[in-house]
Amino acid sequence: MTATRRGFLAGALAGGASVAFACAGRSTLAALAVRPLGADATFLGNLAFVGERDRMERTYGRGHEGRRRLDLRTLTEDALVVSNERFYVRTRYPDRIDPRRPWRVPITGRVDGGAEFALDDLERRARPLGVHLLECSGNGGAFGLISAAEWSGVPLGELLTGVPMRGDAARVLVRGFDEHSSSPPGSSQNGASWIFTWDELAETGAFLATGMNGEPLPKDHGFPVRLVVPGWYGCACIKWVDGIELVGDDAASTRHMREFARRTHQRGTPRRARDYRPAEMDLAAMVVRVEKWREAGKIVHRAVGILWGGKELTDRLTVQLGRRAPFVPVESYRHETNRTWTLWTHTWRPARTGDYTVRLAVDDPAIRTRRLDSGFYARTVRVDAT
Ligand SMILES: Nc1nc2c(c(=O)[nH]1)N[C@H]1C(S)=C(S)[C@@H](COP(=O)(O)O)O[C@H]1N2
Ligand SMILES: [Mo]
Repeated sequence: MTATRRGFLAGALAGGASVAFACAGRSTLAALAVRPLGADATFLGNLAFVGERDRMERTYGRGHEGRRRLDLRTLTEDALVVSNERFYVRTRYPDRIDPRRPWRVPITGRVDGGAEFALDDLERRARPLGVHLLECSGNGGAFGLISAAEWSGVPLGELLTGVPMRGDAARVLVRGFDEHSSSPPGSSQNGASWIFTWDELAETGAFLATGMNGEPLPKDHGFPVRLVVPGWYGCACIKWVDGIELVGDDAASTRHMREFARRTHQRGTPRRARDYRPAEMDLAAMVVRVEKWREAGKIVHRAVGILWGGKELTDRLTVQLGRRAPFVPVESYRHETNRTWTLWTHTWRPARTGDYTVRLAVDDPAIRTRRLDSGFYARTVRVDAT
């Protein structure tokens, strides 16, 4: 039997099972999520990814170049919240922050009189706001610039009610400290900032976070206060927030928005903030490891992956195991949230050793999947035994 036919049969069986369980309701589906292998199966190791050479699980580099990548192979269904120590880092704590100066978040622009968020007031009002996933729009290589944590803070829309704003305050610019001695002089005078409409703040539930996984924000993640925009790429999640500016409808896009225009799927590099589309993560999925097992004297592979982003839930995730194979329904997963990632698994019996590129797709034309369509999250594994 060819890899293709086996894959198709496995998929067809899983598809049939999920239809039956869908009728029986959600509680029954719980038993299906991430199907374990038989008790007699022996784990032989994970397959190697081909052409990926990222440094993982180590913080390195300075300033804007500072990075830490999560080793996605370590994800398990009962550990989908990433500790503060391991959460990915893109840009490290700016060494030009003066820790002796009290942190201030003035509200400027189209407001009457002076307004300001006091940090202690923010901390008093902060409450748990759930688990949210962040992904860098420049996530590539071994894709380790993605993590999920439990955040606490206060919704920005809520904080801004009561601020005496003027009638022409059409948009909200959130600015973060961004001066590093390692950056070229003059490269970051305006800080990292993103401009939002009032609707975008309300619809996403964007919040100023002061806590992460039950602790104060770590320095590298924006201490003492950062923005989290659920469902948007990390570049909009400004760290070290040190100013809010209410701007007019014709406000220019910021340097930071222009830098990330392509990676957030804009048309060109718009000069005006109002010509930016929301920097949303579409529904996306990728393989994070392929396990090799021996079961009843035979080699069995099990692909494990994540599904995240988007605004819709799906039961139509499909996987392609090798460029010539058809996309078949992913065997086992339970998609219940877009706020954080969901693990999926799929058993696989490749007929031959060799390199296989794993791609995913959502078999539903109503769901936008720009990065899946472009092959952004395709990864190649080396099968060394069958
Ligand atoms: N002030 C400031 N905020 C910033 C950045 C930055 O360079 N400066 N980088 C952004 C980008 S591109 C990402 S992906 C996220 C990363 O957040 P993390 O390091 O906490 O994972 O922070 C965002 N906030
Ligand atoms: Mo990013």
